[in-house]
Amino acid sequence: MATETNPSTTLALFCKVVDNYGDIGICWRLARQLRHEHGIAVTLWVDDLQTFQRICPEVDTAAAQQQVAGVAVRHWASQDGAFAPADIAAIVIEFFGCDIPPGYIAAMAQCTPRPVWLNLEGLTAEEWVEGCHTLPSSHPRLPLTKHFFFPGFTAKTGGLLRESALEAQRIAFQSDPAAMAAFLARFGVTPADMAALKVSLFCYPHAPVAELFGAWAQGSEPVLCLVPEGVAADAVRAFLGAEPAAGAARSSGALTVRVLPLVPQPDYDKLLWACDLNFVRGEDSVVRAQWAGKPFVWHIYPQDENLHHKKLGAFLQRYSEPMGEGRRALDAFALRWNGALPPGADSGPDAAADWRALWPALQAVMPAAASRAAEWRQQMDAHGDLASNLLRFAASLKRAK
Ligand code: TRH
Repeated sequence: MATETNPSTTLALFCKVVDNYGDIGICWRLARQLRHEHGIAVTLWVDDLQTFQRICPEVDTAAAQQQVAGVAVRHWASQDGAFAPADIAAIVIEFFGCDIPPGYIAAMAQCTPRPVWLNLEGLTAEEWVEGCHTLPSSHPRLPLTKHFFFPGFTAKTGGLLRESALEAQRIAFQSDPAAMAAFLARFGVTPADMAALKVSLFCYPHAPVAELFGAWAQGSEPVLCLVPEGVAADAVRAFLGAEPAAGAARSSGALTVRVLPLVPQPDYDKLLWACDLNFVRGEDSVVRAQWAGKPFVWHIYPQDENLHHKKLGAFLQRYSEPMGEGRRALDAFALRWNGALPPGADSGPDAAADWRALWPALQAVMPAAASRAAEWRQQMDAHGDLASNLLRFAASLKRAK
């Protein structure tokens, strides 16, 4: 693994935090990996240091410039500012079409050779991505070409973010029950709790959490639900009968809910590895759940006109189709979790009753879901990792200049 910075390779990554943690979560993960595994001098430009600090406590929210884990972090406070060619990185990445400062783009056009300019796009399993991955787009006025780079689930996309040591770390952690128990004990999990089905819960506020809590509480198997502070706050508050602050817990029937603090990214992986079933959301935690190789349920980021239902359908088509009969229960659960109906199904008049049926159906296919999760992880692994794929593509563009 490279640890020294190679000053001849510089990279600037621009991240606008639109909402939530996913944008900075993905960019921070990518920045660290480029620095630590590829020795690249990375500058991460980010507009929202507060959100960044929630998942990376070392971040100083008052600093215009700082070094964090070997990455130069710059507060991207405005679109103004003049830049010289010497300020421009050899590889410039804008995350998700964020508009990088016009002064920076103007200086890019003055560089010789001109930098490689990539737009790192959002994650979707839809087929059109393969046709758009690596497409060029010429700047309307300046002699610059930007290329689109799409993460994805097939060999014809950029793949998924995965650190090279991740798999070894996961195996070491999961083969050490004492380490797992000690990790969970930090959040108040007791030895008695450990016998329950351990579930992590990360979702958007509109997920039907209250209904699922009801099904879990009345279910046949003890469930321990670990939920980060601020997630599903209304349903968690109602279940606890108290403010859902980190450390709060309550049991009712077969269900125990424990509220966790929001943990740094490496600990979030450990949480996924330690649980038997993970509810994840957005674009980054869903990928981490896939590397965890455990059954998971995805709460997809909502979009206008229910576009996200199409994206979820495209993912389920790839993911659960090989599960045969087990697919029905997994898909029905995932679709209903996202407010969509499985094909041919009617919404029952009583949502709570629906969840009391959906949950045992999912429970019954958990062994099949677990083996599918392990198989999928290997399938995704075969596509390489996004950071290496991106650098390979950048090198090919450099050679072509
Ligand atoms: O926060 P998100 O909802 O982010 C979303 C998506 O990325 C979506 O596609 C994007 O368009 C939207 O924001 C604006 O969910 P996501 O992507 O899972 O990101 C959460 C990040 O927070 C991820 O990097 C994991 C991290 N995390 C921690 O580090 N600690 C924690 O305790 C938790 C719960 C999450």
